[in-house]
Amino acid sequence: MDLGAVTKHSASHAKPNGLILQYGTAGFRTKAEHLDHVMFRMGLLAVLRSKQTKSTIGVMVTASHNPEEDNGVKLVDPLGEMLAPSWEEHATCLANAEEQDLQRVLIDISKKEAVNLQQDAFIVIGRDTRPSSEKLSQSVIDGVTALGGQFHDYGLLTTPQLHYMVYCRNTSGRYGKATTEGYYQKLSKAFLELTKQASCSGDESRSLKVDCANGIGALKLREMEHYFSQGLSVQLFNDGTKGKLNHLCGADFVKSHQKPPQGMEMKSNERCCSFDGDADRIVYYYHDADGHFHLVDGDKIATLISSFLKELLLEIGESLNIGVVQTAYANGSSTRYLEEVMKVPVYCTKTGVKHLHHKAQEFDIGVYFEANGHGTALFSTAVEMKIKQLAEELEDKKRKAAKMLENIMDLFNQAAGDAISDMLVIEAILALKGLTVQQWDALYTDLPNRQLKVKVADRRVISTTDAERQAVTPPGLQEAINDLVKKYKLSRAFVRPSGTEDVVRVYAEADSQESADSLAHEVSLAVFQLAGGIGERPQPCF
Ligand code: 16G
Ligand code: MG
Repeated sequence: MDLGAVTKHSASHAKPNGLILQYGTAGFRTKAEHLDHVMFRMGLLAVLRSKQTKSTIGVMVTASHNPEEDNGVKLVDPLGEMLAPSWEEHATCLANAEEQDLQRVLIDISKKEAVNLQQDAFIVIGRDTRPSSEKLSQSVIDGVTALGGQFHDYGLLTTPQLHYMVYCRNTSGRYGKATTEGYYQKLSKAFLELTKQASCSGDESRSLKVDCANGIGALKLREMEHYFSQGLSVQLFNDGTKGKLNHLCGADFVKSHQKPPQGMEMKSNERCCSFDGDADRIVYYYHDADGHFHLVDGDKIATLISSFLKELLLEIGESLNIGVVQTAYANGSSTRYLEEVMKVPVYCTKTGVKHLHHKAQEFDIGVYFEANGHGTALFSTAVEMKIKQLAEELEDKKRKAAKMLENIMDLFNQAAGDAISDMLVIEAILALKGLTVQQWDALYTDLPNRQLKVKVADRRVISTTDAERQAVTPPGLQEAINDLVKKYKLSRAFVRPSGTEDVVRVYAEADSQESADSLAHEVSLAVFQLAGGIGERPQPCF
């Protein structure tokens, strides 16, 4: 390790004095102008991780659904997964080291993790469409080369595409070809094979309006469109030619405001969906004949997918275990429907994809979705082989079902939640089952809910347990929430410190929108009083 070279190059990516950043739920995220040194140093860290795992490591430059002025970076582990927790700590240490301590921190990490410094390192890099991303990804490359690593810069990619590339490269091409072309071909082939089986239900139902949040999803969907156009025609909105990234559009906007994005022409009963800024989230929605807006979120996506998978398994006669993984944000109606009607076991984890992904790996088939639309289905390696074998061996109807299962498995991006891949799975299932978006939405009725934010002096005073559903500290807060919840019917509420913003998040649901709004407001007041609220007291805003 040529530490002299690191020090020399680091001088041109100097850390602003006193700036402290944390590797959070999805990597580092802040104003783009504060990130140059972090990018350089994540290039260094990726090289160490690559040497240690003897695998290709990914570095993605994006701030997802956050404002265009922000940016961020996260590392992708060998099987396309999020960076291992012990390395998140190293990332935080390295990002915050003062210039004179940089060498020591690198040596410490190498020793702690028994990194063989003679080993080769290979890094793949992707970035979103933010104006700051190109320069910042160049800083990552400077870091990689300063430590003698080799790299391939994919340039513009969706986050899930970078996960896919990493996964492909570390499984010697077994999963797919590590090119965008390979990604488009793999997904489109599985999609077209699946939809071929759908009884023709007219052109109308095979078209979809997509709000691309003015982000990378637009570019990539446009590139991919002609590969699957026989089975689905997509009409893109907010494609980045005019509007600003994530501004009044995108999956996060639609989910949190529960209204359509700007710039989308919606006719009644038309199926529409929104991606987020790096295309790893998707939510669906429509206007009914009375002009009412209906959101079909991650919970309903998980329900549609797990029901269909269960049906196929029944048809094949295989008793593989399917589990659905959610977070505390999952609508109570969805959990009830899955458990009581679908008879699928449901598990709850902390917020953040890495937690859901980890839990989903415990099942033969693990379907995980956050209510915000981030998720996928994972098939264990043994199950993958079994399904491929059944698709060859079984006869007639059973074989057809096994083949469909195989196609669905190929269509899911098993390295990460992926808006494009999820969209194609959903579209295929709707076509195969002949379901309209209204029929899908009618599987169950969401309980009215409300999310609010509260500003406090230090959000770390709130700690939680039971997958964030119970507050442990500050004293008295959980008791206060319990008392408030008792005042409403079918109600539930919880609070948690955000992992991406300096706020405390409040969630409430109840039997009516008024009750959910009022409960959320009362819980916000309890947080404000008991957890050191700052600024103006929360006002009832509905
Ligand atoms: C990040 C997470 C997302 C989570 C969100 C919660 C990943 C890739 N993304 O965007 O899963 O829902 O943070 O944000 O893990 P919050 O902690 O601010 O509520
Ligand atoms: Mg995202």
